[in-house]
Amino acid sequence: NNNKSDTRGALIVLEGLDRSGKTSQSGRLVSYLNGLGYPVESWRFPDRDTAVGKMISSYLSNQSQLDDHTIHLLFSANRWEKRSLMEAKLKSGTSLIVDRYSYSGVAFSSAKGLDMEWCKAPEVGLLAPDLVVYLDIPPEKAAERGGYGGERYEKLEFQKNVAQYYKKLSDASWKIIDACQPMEDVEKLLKEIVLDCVKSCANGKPVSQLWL
Ligand code: 2DT
Repeated sequence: NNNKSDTRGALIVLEGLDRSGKTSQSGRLVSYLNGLGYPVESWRFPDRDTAVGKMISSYLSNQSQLDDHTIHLLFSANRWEKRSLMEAKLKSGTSLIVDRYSYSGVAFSSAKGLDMEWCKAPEVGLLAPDLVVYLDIPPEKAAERGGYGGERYEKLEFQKNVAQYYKKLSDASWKIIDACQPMEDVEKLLKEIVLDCVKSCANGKPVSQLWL
């Protein structure tokens, strides 16, 4: 179906532990797709620019303390406040490369001991990604990469726990890329997978909702 009115952007999510390369790779993907003439934007969660995002940012940098459930719901609210803009972008034909999404939300909070189903509940009804790519790196390897910053979750023991919850969340639709490979190799694989996805969405694949 090549009807122009069916053309929409793709919602592509990059997930992975801290230092797995998500941020560098999302920048490269955006330049690549732009170069091919596809409208595309780079997004990330948490979006620290909103009012909710500022509370999250203060929590992550240890400037404030919040109950685990409270911060979980703030992360979710931060996605809800961007939902309508996200939908509008996709409908207008702009693809979004999103650095972290609901999977980070569930994996990080579950790793603290919250019930996984409870963690998923507030995500229900958010837009479902057309593609989830997981940049797979052993926590020990990630920790060796130039060290973590000083934020709350950037500790090896905690990251090991998070990795286990990512595994529980993943399903057959996820594309898993070995993120220990040289950056250029990861980039090449990502470009292929992402371009396929952008093309298939432009052909009129409907947008669906979480939780799948
Ligand atoms: P970065 O900004 O460096 O990616 O770190 N997180 C993120 C959660 O706990 N829940 C969420 O819903 C999201 C999106 C992962 C942000 C930190 O916040 C964690 C690392």
